[in-house]
Amino acid sequence: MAKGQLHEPSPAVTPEMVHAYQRDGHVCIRGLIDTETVLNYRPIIEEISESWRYEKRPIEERETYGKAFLQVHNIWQKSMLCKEIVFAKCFAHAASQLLGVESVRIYHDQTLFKEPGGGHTPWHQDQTYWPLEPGSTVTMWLPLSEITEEVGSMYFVSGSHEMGEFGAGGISDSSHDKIQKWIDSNGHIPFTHGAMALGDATFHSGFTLHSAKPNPTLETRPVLTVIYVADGAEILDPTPMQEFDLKLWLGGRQPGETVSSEINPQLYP
Ligand SMILES: O=C(O)CCC(=O)C(=O)O
Repeated sequence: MAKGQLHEPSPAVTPEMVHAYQRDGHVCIRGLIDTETVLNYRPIIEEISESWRYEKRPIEERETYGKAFLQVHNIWQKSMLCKEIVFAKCFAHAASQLLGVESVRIYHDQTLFKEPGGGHTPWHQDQTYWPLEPGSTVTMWLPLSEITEEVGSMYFVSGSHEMGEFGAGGISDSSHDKIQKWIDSNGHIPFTHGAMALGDATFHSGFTLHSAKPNPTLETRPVLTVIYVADGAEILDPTPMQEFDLKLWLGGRQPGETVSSEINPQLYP
């Protein structure tokens, strides 16, 4: 795909995928963009992630969440090239189709780099942190290198997006244990889309239960995520855990208002 096509809807998004996402709360869109495009942007994303990294402790000294990945937020505000890929219409179009809405905004982006020897990503729900209407968010998870079977992509509990808040708390050993016990006692079998090629992306809904395995390899697993919110979604009264996000990612908008600040621009159409 030439660079210009990053800003056009991708033919890879089909009605079957939209149906699968709405039924399961997750989907993998293979070939959303081409390999070359990912490779073009990878160096700048890696550079920004490294230069803005705030976690300096050696991995052995970190708690479970800190071992799961290095995280840098809103790279679109840190580099024009990063803004170009994060704001790509091809991704935002996919998000709008999956959410079943005409228009989406960005909530925020983040890079999630699971280091060599990085630990598992504990079971959690993203929307525990977000004071936003249920069903109004979708996260794109775009690997910046091939995901082999050995590293693996995320695990999801299909259908869990319909449950709303699980009540497991923030991402931690405790959320992992509570959700894992619930999965075992209810006979759920977590689903993974497995290995992923460059240009493939998964999308999951705000309340979908998800986790990821450790990285046993000598290579970092670099991922870019972009969180989209339906245009017109209302900001809810925050729980204590959501106060931080209300202050940071909504540009001063308040509960009862819609997501509409200048740091949440409309990305599609
Ligand atoms: O990349 C990971 O290991 C976890 C990603 C995740 O939890 C998310 O994108 O919501």
